[in-house]
Amino acid sequence: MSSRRFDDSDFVRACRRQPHERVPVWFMRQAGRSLPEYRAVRGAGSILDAIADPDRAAEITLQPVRRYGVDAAILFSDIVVPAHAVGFGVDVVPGTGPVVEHRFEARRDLQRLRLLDPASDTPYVIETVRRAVEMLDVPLIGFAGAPFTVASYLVEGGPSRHHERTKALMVGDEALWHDLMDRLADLAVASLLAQVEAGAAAVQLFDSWAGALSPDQYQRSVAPHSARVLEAVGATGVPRIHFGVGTGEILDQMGACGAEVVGVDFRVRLDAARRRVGPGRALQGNLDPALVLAGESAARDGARAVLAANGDDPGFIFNLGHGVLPASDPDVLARVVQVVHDEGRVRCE
Ligand code: 1CP
Repeated sequence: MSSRRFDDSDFVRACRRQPHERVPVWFMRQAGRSLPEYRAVRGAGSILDAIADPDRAAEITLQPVRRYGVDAAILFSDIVVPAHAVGFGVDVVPGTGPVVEHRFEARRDLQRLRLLDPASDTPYVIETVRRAVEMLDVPLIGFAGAPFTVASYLVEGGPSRHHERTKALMVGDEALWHDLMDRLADLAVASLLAQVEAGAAAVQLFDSWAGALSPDQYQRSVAPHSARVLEAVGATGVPRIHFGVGTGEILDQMGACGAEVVGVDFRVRLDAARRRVGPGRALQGNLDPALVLAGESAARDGARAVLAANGDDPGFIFNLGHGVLPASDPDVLARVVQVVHDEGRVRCE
């Protein structure tokens, strides 16, 4: 299935800042615990089991498109799947997130991060993409974790608030840090290229925790590796989205990493974000996911404020500023989609 089949969709055209009909909208974590139909098919145990089952994973990928009428689907998978598949020893624990058996501590641990061969290591991801794309009438977004955010799980051993071990390695042993980032960049590239080959029409690089870094740390220790991933995928021609949380002070640097689209969280207004990212890039964001919990009227007002901050710039994809919270009411999210489609404006150039 060609990854170019959706080149005329509102979503892909907005990524490329081309004129289109309606403001496209999708939600990070749109598949997941907020949907009863997800809870019905997800099954018990590790999410990695559901991800390794293309029947279930393709069904979960489609669920939010059916329910919300969003303009894009996102592959049901997780950012630690490639590291898990090459045998690093990482699981995803319900209610917690990624947890590793033995933390990445020393040079010898690089051996646990061999190159990924998607066809033999993650055939189920390729199969899920193929099946989902066949059934979808909107573009499928493939994704990978950016090297820094994946490193933070491997080095900390699990979710972390301050990323202190990760920063200690980054600063204390620069040579090892860059070798680790190189390996993780290789995993991301291999995984993303396989997803595009199987039919993904766009990709998102999740650097969720990049906002924990100072601009200098980001520039020296992280940006070159994310830029390498984005550049390698650029050769496919599909649009690339680059997202992180709390990244207001590094939006210009993220823009310079090369993606067509920069994801913005709710801490920065879109008009300010646009100035920081600079010309030539589209933006994605940025309704505070907590407003969805505040009910329909608060969520609608919030969505209208986001639309107003964008004006009618064609380089815009509506999303939340981070993922859908598990307690969200699906009906409220459906109303947000409606407001965006009915009231969003796109300038014809
Ligand atoms: O069923 C479950 O166990 C629910 C929780 C869950 C889900 C639905 C996890 C555990 N992963 C996923 C799927 C997932 N993960 C998707 C596809 C679904 C969709 O978006 O619709 C995606 C894109 C991810 C990406 C992901 N995993 C990120 C980046 C996005 C983000 O939210 O910042 C991160 C940081 C992870 C790690 C992870 N996996 C799961 C959890 C709870 C976490 C976060 C842990 C933490 O807070 O550090």
